[in-house]
Amino acid sequence: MPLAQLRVLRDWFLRPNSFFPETLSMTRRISWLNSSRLSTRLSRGRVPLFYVSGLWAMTWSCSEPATPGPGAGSGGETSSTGTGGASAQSGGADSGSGSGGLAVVGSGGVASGGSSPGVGGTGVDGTGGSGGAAPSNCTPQGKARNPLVGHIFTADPNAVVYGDKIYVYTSHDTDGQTNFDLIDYHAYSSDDMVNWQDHGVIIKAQDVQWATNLYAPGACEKGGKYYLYMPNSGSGVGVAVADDPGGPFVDPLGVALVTPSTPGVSDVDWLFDPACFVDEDGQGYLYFGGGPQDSGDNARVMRLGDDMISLKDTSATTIVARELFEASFMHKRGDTYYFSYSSNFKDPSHSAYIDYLTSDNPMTGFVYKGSILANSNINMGNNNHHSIVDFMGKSYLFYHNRKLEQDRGGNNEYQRSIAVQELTYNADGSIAQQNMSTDDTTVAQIKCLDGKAEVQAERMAAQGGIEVEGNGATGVHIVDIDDEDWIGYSQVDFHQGTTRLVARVAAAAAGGSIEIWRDGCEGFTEQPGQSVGTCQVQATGGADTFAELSCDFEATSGPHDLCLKFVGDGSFKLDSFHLE
Ligand SMILES: [Ca+2]
Ligand SMILES: [Ca+2]
Repeated sequence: MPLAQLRVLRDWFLRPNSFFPETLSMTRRISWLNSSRLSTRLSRGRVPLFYVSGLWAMTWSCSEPATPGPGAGSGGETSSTGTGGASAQSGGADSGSGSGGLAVVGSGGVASGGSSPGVGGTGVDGTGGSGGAAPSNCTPQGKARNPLVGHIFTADPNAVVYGDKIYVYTSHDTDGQTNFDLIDYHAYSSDDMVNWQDHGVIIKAQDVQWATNLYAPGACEKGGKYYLYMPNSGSGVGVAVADDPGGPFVDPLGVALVTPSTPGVSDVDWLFDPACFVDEDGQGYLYFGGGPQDSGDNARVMRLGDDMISLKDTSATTIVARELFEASFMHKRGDTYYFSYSSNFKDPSHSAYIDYLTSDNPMTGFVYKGSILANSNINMGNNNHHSIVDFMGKSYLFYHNRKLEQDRGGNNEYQRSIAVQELTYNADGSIAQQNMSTDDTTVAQIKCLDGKAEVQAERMAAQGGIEVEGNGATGVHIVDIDDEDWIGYSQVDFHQGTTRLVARVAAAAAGGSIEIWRDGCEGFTEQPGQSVGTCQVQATGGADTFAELSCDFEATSGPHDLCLKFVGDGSFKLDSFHLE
């Protein structure tokens, strides 16, 4: 069955109000679809959907959201100037031999996972489909980088599992800021814990009427919609919604959901740091609040309305959490609710530790249990904010430190960077306290990055010198590419003897090249690997007109760290690539 049809079937099953009750979470829909219960039901005779569910993992992993191409307006406009279009045509025609085959791609973009439509013809035979690759038994050896994101400063990671990926929503510390001037949110996703897709800016404070500074966000899914709860500094909490977990998110209300006039919150010092939690019965909860030491009990919880953008409770319920400063978070394990938070700085030996309480009720009856994460010099002993999530049989703790700033030789406390470590439970359900890792790498890679499927160029393990632009609506691209910049991908599966890199680039003029470094490069791996091929960048018809560039490299099989290393003074953007 063609992948496109499988995706249509999958989307039909996952859409709200179709096959499932609206209250069933996406994760449960997927696990249910994969369950033997489904196979049993289907074997009685309706549709052979067990076939679909059996192929589930494959289609899902091959169906990263298609990156829309550049807007038709911008692409056409550039071409109509004449110079851009002309150079694209000559570039394509002249580059059939050697390393720089080029095919101009239409404004609709290339659907990920499918074979290239071969528009333009040169360099692409139209049969090198990436979606139909046979399953590989690739075993990765990689580890997540610390910090997890290195091209911008990120903080307050809220990790949540949607489908077969972890999404991490973060605050953003702008370069060089000397206060918490947080103006937008970013999101990252991964199915292997090491290569993280950058989804760009998912919402900006300037698009939220009631907010000027977006502090730590909280993310939840319900009924196939994705919600992001967001505070305006410490003065209120609102919500944004998206159809895709990678955004972009929009504010559906135009006002905050929780304000100082909300009953039960008037004595909360800081109305911020929302965490949301959707229980197994579909009921959503919103946790928030913080304040300095000796300022009373500041944590609150309220039940959310069924639409997730209203409040069901008429008054907030107080959670008594000793020395709570900020960073409420809720997760459930078995029948136990874990409310965790950052403590304040009253006890110098316990400053900004992540502590937790447990209860058999999500709103009341909490008992203090101890600490999950100590503070450390790698965080300059400063504030922290965390989240806890289970993924592929392991539990993970996300938090932030100041390692990126320190690695760069700085000591600005307003430049934070997110990190992840494995979290372990004791037999009695208590959490083993741990220290912040000072290592450059932390958790193990779960699976290889499939090089034959279209890989978004910004789905990376590390980088040197590049930046990322765009969002889920415009497409996300690598920009600010200079001589000697690089992007590192951990444990890419080259399958059996792949020999060609096909990359989507946009360049107003020819110039610069992309070197393919097998087994890593300086800055990415302890020992640099070797350059096995080079793509010369050709003009594509405009600085935002993406086209496929292909070039040959030394035949390679199995898992390898991969660097794309940029050489020369060319000016271009990179969207995605795959191996053939
Ligand atoms: Ca650069
Ligand atoms: Ca991209």
